[in-house]
Amino acid sequence: MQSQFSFMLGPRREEVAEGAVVLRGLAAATANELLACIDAIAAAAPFRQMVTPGGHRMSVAMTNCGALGWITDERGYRYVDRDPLSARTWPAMPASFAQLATNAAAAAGYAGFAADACLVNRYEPGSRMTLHQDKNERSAAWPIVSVSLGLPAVFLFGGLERSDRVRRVEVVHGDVVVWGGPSRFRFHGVLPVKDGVHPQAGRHRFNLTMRHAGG
Ligand code: MD3
Ligand code: FE
Repeated sequence: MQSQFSFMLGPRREEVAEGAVVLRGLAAATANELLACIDAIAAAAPFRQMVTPGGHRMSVAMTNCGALGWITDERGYRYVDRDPLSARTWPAMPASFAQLATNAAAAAGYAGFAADACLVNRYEPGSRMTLHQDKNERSAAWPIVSVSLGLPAVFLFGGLERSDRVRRVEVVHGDVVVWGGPSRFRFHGVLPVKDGVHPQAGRHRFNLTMRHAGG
């Protein structure tokens, strides 16, 4: 039986599909540093609930760091180099984020990954993300590195068509997932976050998605 004290184990590698690798606990040792960076990013570029082109307000609050940031509004989904709330560039990507992204990608078989964008998602109990594909990045050659912090969640992990059957992958504080190669355009989402209190993150789940979005 698996110990409940998963943070005491070293990182474990689980290949959930070709090109999709779960690195259990890879971010556990640096999680407090990552959370402090999220606070600093949010002080400069506040979390906000964006509106989809279809007019729906997202239940997840978002901000960004790095050279490019992902936004959605009535005009569509895209990457921009400035925060539309302030007209200033996004906060710089912290070295701890960039290093974790490069290390995780290398561990999953993608050497030389350099993230230029990090979307920071903040969930509260009940927040969810419906099934979608990430297709706004300029090149599909690079993977996406996802880091989970705070309350646990269940990823929905589908196929290349929306109607394909979905698998569920539970992710907890410190887990990192790398999605690339033949899994890069899989449909995915997040089930509504269950209520709870995390010792470091309170009633929140945070997800960092590190991406290579530009040229
Ligand atoms: C599967 N975020 O911001 S990353 C997103 O937990 C997003 O906030 C989720 O999806 C979150 O776009 C989960 C999980 C993920 C990311 C990229 C993928 C799963 C993926 C690309 C291909 C397949
Ligand atoms: Fe996504």
